[in-house]
Amino acid sequence: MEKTFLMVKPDGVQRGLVAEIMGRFERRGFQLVAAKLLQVSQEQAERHYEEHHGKPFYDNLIKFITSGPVFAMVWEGDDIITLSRTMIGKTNAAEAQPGTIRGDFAASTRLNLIHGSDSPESAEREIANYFSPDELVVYTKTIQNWIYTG
Ligand code: IDP
Repeated sequence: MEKTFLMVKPDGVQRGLVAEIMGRFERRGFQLVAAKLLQVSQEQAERHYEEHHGKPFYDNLIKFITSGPVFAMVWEGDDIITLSRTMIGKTNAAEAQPGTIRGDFAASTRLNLIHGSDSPESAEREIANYFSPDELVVYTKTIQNWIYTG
């Protein structure tokens, strides 16, 4: 099973959209592995958005992601990275389709409610940036047989 790191950003927490967003992944059939509300530190933010360092939107992005609590999660499922990115929607607000999280709730390219890993390598790095290994819970849900096989 593939793992991904998903994070409701400060705008999503302030707007009361944590349960709505979590619910979408839960209803899709993915399995929750870890979750917590936390304040992103300056160091965590810089590690998280390392690839964007030097871009015109970088400083505002760091300010935004450290501006209030976020809800950090680890989820797992078959091909979850691709599937969850589709559920999240495009980065550019004008391109985010209705039916996606951003297309249904976000009207800004920066304040776009949710982060989702874009590759297995990013997922591993991002999970380690917010969770210690003992926070990831291993368990079996028998309903998985009704989601992936049959
Ligand atoms: P993603 O979150 O859809 O993977 P990335 O390109 O990795 O998008 O960008 C990281 C975050 O930086 C975005 O989610 C958004 O909050 C912010 N961002 C990206 N591009 C812009 C921009 O052109 N203006 C303002 N903020 C941006």
